Parts: sequence; structure tokens; C-alpha cells
Amino acid sequence: MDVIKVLVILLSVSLVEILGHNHQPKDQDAKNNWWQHEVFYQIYPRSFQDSNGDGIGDLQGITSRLQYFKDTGITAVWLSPIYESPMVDFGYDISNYTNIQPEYGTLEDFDVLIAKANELGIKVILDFVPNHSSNQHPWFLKSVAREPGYEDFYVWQNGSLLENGTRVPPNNWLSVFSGSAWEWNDERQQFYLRQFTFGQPDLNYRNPAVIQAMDDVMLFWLNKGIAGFRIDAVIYIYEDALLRDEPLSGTTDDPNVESYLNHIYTRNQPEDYLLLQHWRQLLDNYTASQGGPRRIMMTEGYATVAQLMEYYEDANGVQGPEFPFNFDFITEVNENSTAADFVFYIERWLIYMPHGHVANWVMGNHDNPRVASRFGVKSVDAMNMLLMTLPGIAITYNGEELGMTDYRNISWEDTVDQPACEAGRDSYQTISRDPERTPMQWSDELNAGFSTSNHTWLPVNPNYKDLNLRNQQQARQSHYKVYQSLLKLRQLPVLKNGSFIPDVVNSRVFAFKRELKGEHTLLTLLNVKNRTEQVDLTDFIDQPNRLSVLVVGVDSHHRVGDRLKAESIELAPFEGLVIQLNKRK
Ligand SMILES: *[C@@H]1O[C@H](CO)[C@@H](O)[C@H](O)[C@H]1NC(C)=O
Ligand SMILES: *[C@@H]1O[C@H](CO)[C@@H](O)[C@H](O)[C@H]1NC(C)=O
Ligand SMILES: *[C@@H]1O[C@H](CO)[C@@H](O)[C@H](O)[C@H]1NC(C)=O
Ligand SMILES: *[C@@H]1O[C@H](CO)[C@@H](O)[C@H](O)[C@H]1NC(C)=O
Ligand SMILES: *[C@@H]1O[C@H](CO)[C@@H](O)[C@H](O)[C@H]1NC(C)=O
Ligand SMILES: *[C@@H]1O[C@H](CO)[C@@H](O)[C@H](O)[C@H]1NC(C)=O
Ligand SMILES: *[C@@H]1O[C@H](CO)[C@@H](O)[C@H](O)[C@H]1NC(C)=O
Ligand SMILES: *[C@@H]1O[C@H](CO)[C@@H](O)[C@H](O)[C@H]1NC(C)=O
Ligand SMILES: *[C@@H]1O[C@H](CO)[C@@H](O)[C@H](O)[C@H]1NC(C)=O
Ligand SMILES: CC(=O)N[C@H]1CO[C@H](CO)[C@@H](O)[C@@H]1O
Repeated sequence: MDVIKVLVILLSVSLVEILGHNHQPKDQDAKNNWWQHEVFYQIYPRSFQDSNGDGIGDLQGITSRLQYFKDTGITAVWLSPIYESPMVDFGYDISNYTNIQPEYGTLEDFDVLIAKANELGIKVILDFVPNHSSNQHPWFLKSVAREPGYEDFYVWQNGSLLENGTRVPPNNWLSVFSGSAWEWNDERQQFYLRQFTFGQPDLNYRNPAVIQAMDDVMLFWLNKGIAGFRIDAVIYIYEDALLRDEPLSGTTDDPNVESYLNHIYTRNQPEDYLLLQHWRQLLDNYTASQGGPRRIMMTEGYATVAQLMEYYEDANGVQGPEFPFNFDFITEVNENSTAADFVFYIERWLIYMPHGHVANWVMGNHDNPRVASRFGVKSVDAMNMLLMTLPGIAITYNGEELGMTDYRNISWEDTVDQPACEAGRDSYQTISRDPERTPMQWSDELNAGFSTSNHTWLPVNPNYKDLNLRNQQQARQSHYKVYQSLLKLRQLPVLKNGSFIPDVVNSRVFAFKRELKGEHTLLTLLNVKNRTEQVDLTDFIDQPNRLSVLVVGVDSHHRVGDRLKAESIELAPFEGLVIQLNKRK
């Protein structure tokens, strides 16, 4: 059956369940706007499910868990890289853009994954890593050998030779990891640009043949039936054509660290936006010619809010990706933030966002500590309530629906994250990204049900004995059940399309309303501090109104269905509530 039809049926069924009557979305809308209120669930394939007992997650493992997404209410997933790679940076260093990493399976496994996902109405987004290839990629090897057609696939420069015989790079650009961004190649007798490790040479996007090659890669995967791309590290794609030195930042005296320079010639160059606009055209053309749901593009880049907004569309209104990831819940707020800080950063995105676009909220990913470790384990449910009741798109990193925690206590011997290894035995622990990448905790069986191997690529967090999906499915209340009920709630028109009205109640508590004509208003209420609060919302809520509780966290004294009085609502430390306002007739 047609994916869209399945989606429509699923949607209508849930709406009937929630509302007691039928809101049939128009088929056309469902097609074009399917992504606008979607929950995108990030799968870290290496840690999700191992099917062959080698201790490493794989594609067949993901396929075997697709039903889990359907049961949870997730209809779109994005996969961190699965391409062939020497795995120096766990797949962010690609040696063949059109093949699957053998540890993860084969192209046939991928076809099966897509077919099964389609059957279940789940869309698949792939990670696309254009900033560089691996130095093992045949393109690079050919470029080193100056094979015709490949000479300029990468950014090659002579640099200069000092009188005493020392070679110096063409300019002062620095690698994100450490030291010069230029690596000398003996065979070709030139420097190549690499903004990450020496094994990750930057592709030269000023060469039309490179653009064509990457377009072909995109079409290869689109033809396999994916719904779009998540594009990695977009701010690094282009560098200044004149190779000008970057000015000193003045914030550090260490000439080897990235922050020594102000990166005005290597980040967020105007051409980055043009390339994304080109890819957007490619995707739109593809959708137009092939039919089916809109193929979309979401981009990763840590940048200022003004720079990010230009990815949505530029000053001339030319469209870029459907949305650039909003990392504010990771980069701007933390365990010490006040209620006003939260509201400020939510509003900032909404205010800066150009008209006609859709907001998005990233609560976690494979590069940052988990929610339970950033905000505290008590905040897990409240943060999911926040994520799921804001306007627009929600992005969940695998395991966050269970409230998984970082496993910081990974030994030096077991550490595999490249930057952590480079940092050395004494300081790896604070910067390592391994703690948030440990295997998914499915059950209390061996290796949390992730693998039957004696050795998993990263250790399983020992807390899996209690903290696992099966326990949470069986418990009367659990983080998972809260998450599931929030996903169901998202089918309500008021959450899809309602206005957003926030209120800072005091420095510890904030609230926001979602309102839509003809629908019950929803209210989300969050206590972000460690003390019990008694709040009075009479100024914020139109009277008279009856308040009934829709979603509560696992530790709450409130229950779903409870009636509350606007003049006095008690919130436990870090508690969140989702409340429905029922107008008195
Ligand atoms: C990349 O993988 C594809 C399989 O899709 C294979 O046909 C091709 O030969 C590989 N390319 C290189 C350069 O190894
Ligand atoms: C780079 O060096 C080579 C060999 O010394 C020389 O032939 C070439 O002209 C140089 N290229 C530039 C752009 O200076
Ligand atoms: C050559 O000169 C440069 C610049 O003065 C200096 O940094 C470098 O150490 C010298 N190299 C040798 C081998 O003397
Ligand atoms: C998209 O289609 C338009 C119209 O056919 C064409 O001019 C343009 O080159 C195409 N762009 C891409 C990137 O495929
Ligand atoms: C929060 O504040 C405490 C106490 O000042 C401090 O130790 C901690 O590092 C802060 N956390 C963050 C993420 O800034
Ligand atoms: C950390 O790991 C070491 C070695 O495996 C173990 O002895 C210790 O108990 C662990 N500590 C915590 C807090 O888990
Ligand atoms: C796992 O460990 C057990 C006990 O140490 C051993 O008998 C078994 O052969 C090991 N299995 C594998 C696949 O290495
Ligand atoms: C509500 O949905 C309609 C139809 O999809 C759309 O045109 C409108 O812009 C949406 N309103 C809001 C506030 O998002
Ligand atoms: C919150 O307060 C309680 C009681 O004072 C204390 O035990 C707990 O550690 C605190 N939690 C956080 C996350 O600060
Ligand atoms: C933003 C970013 O870091 N993007 C990727 C570019 O390449 C490096 C090195 O592989 C990766 O670590 C990044 O994830």
C-alpha cells in the first residue's frame, strides 16, 4: 500500500482515539507538509541493535526494530552515517559514498530496511557528509596521483619554501582538532586542506566535477527510496577562494587551538548557502519528477542565530534546507538556566525565523551529553514535554525516550572516540563522546539486549539492569510511556498548528499555551529548579476555565485526568505538566 495512505490511516486512527471524531487531513497536505510537525528520531547505527553478534550495531538490527518505532508513534528516523569508512571518526570519514560499511551490512540489507520501513509508514533520512572524504577514498588517491579529471577534486596548494628549506603552508588556517589545517603530501609535493584530521581531506566544491559527483551520490540514495538528507557540518564546506589569513581572535595565546583565530574565511562562507540552495533544487526536482512525499533536507551547523536563519532562506528569499538544526537546548540552556532563559531562547528562534518556515528543536545528539546528564535525571519527562509541545519539529536522539544517561566511567582502554584518544589518558574523560554513544538499552538481558557478543564496541551502561525499554513498557508509569503519550498528543491540531504564547511565571517556572480556534487550548508548565512551587496562573489563563491534566511525569503527585485550579498549582522539583483548558459553556 502507498506510504501516504498508510500514514493517513494511522493519523486518522489516532485522532479518532484522542478526539472522538474524525479530522481527515487532505492527501496533498499530508504529502507536502509531512515533515512540518514530524518527530525525527536519530539512530546511531553502531549502538542501536547488533544482529550478527559482533558487538556492533547494523542495518539488519535496525530493520528488526522498525516495529518499535511504529509502536512508539515515530514515523521518521535519521541514520548517522552507514557508508563505507575506515572509521577513524566512526563513519564521518567516508571512503565510498555509495556503499555500506561492511560491519553494518550490504546495499541489499539497506533495500530491505527501506522496504520494511515503507510498509510500516516510516520515512528514512540519511546523513550526508560533504565536508570531506576519507584519504582512502579513490578520488583522493587519484587526486594525489594527478589522474586526469581528479587533479582538482581536493584543495591543493604549494605553500612556500623558506631559504633554510622549511616548507610552510599557504596560510594560517587551523584544524578544528589542532594545528595547521594544511597537510603536506610527499607524493604530490603539495599541501592539501583538511579541517579535521589528516585522514579527512576537504573536497574542492569550486570544481564543478565535484558538485556533479555529489549530486550523483544524492540521486543514488534517493533512488533507493529515502525521504531526504541530514547534511553534516555545512558551515565548513567552502573556504575563502583567496586563501586569506584569518585574524587572531585574541581569546587565547595558544597558536595550535582552533579558537586562536576568528574563522571569517573558513566558516559560513556565502558559497555554502548557494550549494545548499542547489541541493534543495535537486530535491525539489526529484519530488516533482518522481512524485511521492517531499524529499527534504535538514542541516547541521553550530553558528549564530542570524547565520542559521539564512539557511532557511537568503535575503532574496531563495530557499535552502527545510530547516537548519536548532541546537539552543544543547548550547544555550543547561541545568543552571532560569525559566526566563528557556523562554528567551525559544522566543529568539521564533522571532528570528523568516515567515513561512517551521521551527525545530533538537534535544540531544551523538556529539553532546544526554538530557538526563545535562539537566539531571529528574528533568527527563519535563524536557520531553517541552520538546513535544513546542510548535514545529522535534528531534530525539535514540535512548532519550527512556531517559538513558551518559556512561562517563568508560576506561581509557575502552575509549574509542577520536578526539578523546587524542586528548590523552589524563583528560579524555571530560571531552569524550563515547558516554552518550553506549548501546541502546532494550532489556535486562546480556548487553541490554543490544548484542549477544562477549564484547561490545563500547561498554553497555551498567544501569541497564533497571533502565531499559522492557522494564519501562511493563511499568505502570515510565519515561517511555510519557514519551509515547506525548507523541500521541502531537496528533492534535492545536499542537500541529496552534499559536504559541509563553509566560515566565517566576525565575523557576514557565508556561506556554498553544491555542487554535475551535480546539481546546493546551498548556505546558515546567519547573526547572529543585524546589517545590505553588503557582498562580489566573493572569495567564482566560477565566473561567477548567483545567485537566493530560500528561504527568513519572514522579508526579498529579494524575492524568485530575482537575486543577488555576490559582494554585503545585509543581514538584523539575516537574512538568501538560494541561488542557476546557472552556465552560
Ligand atoms: C563503491 O561502492 C559501489 C557499490 O555501490 C561499487 O560499485 C563501487 O565500485 C565502489 N567504488 C569504489 C571506487 O570502490
Ligand atoms: C607549484 O609548484 C610546482 C613545482 O614546483 C610548480 O610547477 C607550480 O607552478 C607551482 N604552482 C603554483 C600555483 O605556484
Ligand atoms: C627555518 O626558518 C623558520 C622561520 O624562521 C623556522 O621557524 C624554522 O625552525 C627553520 N627551520 C630549520 C630547519 O632551521
Ligand atoms: C531543477 O530543474 C530545473 C528546471 O527543470 C533546472 O533548470 C535545474 O537545473 C534543476 N536543478 C537541479 C539541481 O537539478
Ligand atoms: C551549574 O552551576 C554549578 C554551581 O555553580 C557549577 O558547578 C556547574 O558547572 C554549572 N553547570 C553548567 C552546565 O554550567
Ligand atoms: C568505574 O569503573 C571502575 C573500573 O571498572 C569500577 O571499579 C568503578 O566502580 C566504576 N565506578 C562507577 C561510579 O561506576
Ligand atoms: C564468550 O565467553 C564465554 C565464557 O567466557 C566463552 O565460553 C565463549 O566462547 C565466548 N564466546 C565468544 C563468541 O567469544
Ligand atoms: C495551519 O495549517 C494551515 C494548513 O496547513 C496553514 O496554511 C497555516 O499556515 C497553519 N497555521 C499555523 C499557525 O501554522
Ligand atoms: C535537589 O534537592 C535535594 C534535597 O535537597 C537533593 O537531595 C538533590 O541532590 C537535589 N538535586 C539536584 C539535582 O540538585
Ligand atoms: C560539524 C562537524 O563536526 N561535522 C563533521 C565533519 O567532520 C568531522 C570529522 O569527521 C566530524 O567529526 C564532524 O561530525
